[in-house]
Amino acid sequence: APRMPSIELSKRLAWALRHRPGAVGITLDGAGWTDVDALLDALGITREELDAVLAMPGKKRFELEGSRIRALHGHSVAVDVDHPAIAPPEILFHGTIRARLASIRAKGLVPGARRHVHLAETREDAIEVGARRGPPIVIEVRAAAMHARGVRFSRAPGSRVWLVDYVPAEHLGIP
Ligand code: HQG
Repeated sequence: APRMPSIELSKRLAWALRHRPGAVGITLDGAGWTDVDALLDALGITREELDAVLAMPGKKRFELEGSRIRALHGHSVAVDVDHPAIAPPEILFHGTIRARLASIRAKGLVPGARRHVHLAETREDAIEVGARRGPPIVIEVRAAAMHARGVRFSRAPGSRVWLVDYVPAEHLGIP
């Protein structure tokens, strides 16, 4: 049986693959990939423990391809995951908290410490994202209108997380 609960390990993996690869002693290539065996060694975990994380239900956070692995979203390190550009649905959602709203109204959605603004495909997903920080507020993003004006939206195959560089306030429906 896995030594470490998978949620905790998922968080360690995300930390290493999104934010601090150097702190655990791995390196990422330009698209965020690292060698699976190097990662297992660096974290002191088994392949079975990694597989348990990858098999967790819910949000798809990591991608394993042959001998390499990467995080699909959430990066603060300078990598370009370069997911396929894809036309978004009419509306996407962003989960946040009340304390952020005045600044979001003024400046739009900005990526902050991450490489992209992260948008959810459903209101339910956005509620979960906002709830990490407090009572969640869901903002609607008029994604199709942005796309029609040439803004690039991307999404990893199999993921429900959409990435965009920035969302001007004019495209937001803030409650
Ligand atoms: C807010 C997790 C003030 C924004 C989640 C958010 C997601 C502003 C915070 C993914 C702002 C950034 C990313 C502005 C945006 N003024 N605040 N102009 N524009 N903000 O963690 O979207 O579960 O970097 O509302 O589920 O919360 O880890 O972004 O509150 O999908 O896989 O600035 O990370 O994915 O916070 O989360 P974050 P996020 P995982």
